[in-house]
Amino acid sequence: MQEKINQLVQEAVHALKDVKNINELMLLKSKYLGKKSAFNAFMKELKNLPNEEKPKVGQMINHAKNKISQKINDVKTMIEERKIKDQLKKETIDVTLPGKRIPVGKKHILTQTIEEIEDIFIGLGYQISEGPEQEKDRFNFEMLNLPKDHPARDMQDSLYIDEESLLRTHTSPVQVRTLLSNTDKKPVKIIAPGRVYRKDDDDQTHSHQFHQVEVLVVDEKASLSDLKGTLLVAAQKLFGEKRDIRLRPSYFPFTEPSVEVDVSCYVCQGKGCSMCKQTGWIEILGAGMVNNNVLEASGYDPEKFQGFAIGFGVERIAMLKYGIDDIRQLYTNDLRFNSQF
Ligand code: 2NL
Repeated sequence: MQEKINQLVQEAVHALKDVKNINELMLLKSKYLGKKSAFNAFMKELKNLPNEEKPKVGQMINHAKNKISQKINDVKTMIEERKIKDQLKKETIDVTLPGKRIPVGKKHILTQTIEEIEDIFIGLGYQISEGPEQEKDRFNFEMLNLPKDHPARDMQDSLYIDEESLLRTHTSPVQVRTLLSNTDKKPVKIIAPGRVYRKDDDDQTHSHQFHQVEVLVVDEKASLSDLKGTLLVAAQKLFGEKRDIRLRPSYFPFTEPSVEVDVSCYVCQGKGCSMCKQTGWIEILGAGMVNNNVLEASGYDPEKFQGFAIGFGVERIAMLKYGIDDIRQLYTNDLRFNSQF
């Protein structure tokens, strides 16, 4: 019996050497120490032994079982340690590897330009107003001193939705709505940025949809010299501190008098070059004193109030500032173009 037990212990120790994982280990544990194991069979045979041998053989069996149990625990610890080591090795971070570049998005150049213009006017104490892109003929034209037979109201020039509604052709209706909703007839100092639509064929310099920022001040004493000062500050912030401006007479139905505004050429400092067609000046926007008919239509007494308005084309400003030669590049969303700004 003693020989059998020793043999079994040796067999178990040998088998344990080849164990690769916890599963195999548990199978061996059950084989040598479980209910159906050879040791259990020995225990059952104890009762058939002579009394004086029982304690000795019992002790031997227990000793052998403890030895195997101890070995199993050792192997278990080893397997677990190996597993953790392997895992640590697998999960090691090589800090010397080059990082993965995560592409970072940015605002479109038109958005950047709109926000730059907004910031300039916020700095001058203006508030930002917004309104719908689908407008009533009344707000888009009638209230702005554009009578029924005005050519701009022709289907050829505007995108009508039905008899009364169209896609706004400028952001002026936002200003009209602000003046109308201001029931106390308090002074107004706002800018209206947004998308506008014209029935144009798209080419290098035209687009059927583009962006405008309009500026409106209505107050008791807002004057043409206030307009000139505002224009000079805006032009210098946009095109550089050294710029000068020039006003030329012009015509808009909603302003009287009306002016076209030029900025001194930022390429040749006004000396004359291909950028400014040898004139030293570049046309940037239109402006004027709010027409009395517009003030009256929105409930402001022209005897008491006056004001000025400015209209920018955002695309034109961005194209001038960044040397973009085709307006369509602003809409095609080619990353090679967009990511330059
Ligand atoms: C241009 C010229 C302009 C206005 C827009 C305006 C708005 C109201 C009253 C009076 Cl509510 N005027 N807007 C005035 C003058 C010029 O835009 O060339 N824009 C691209």
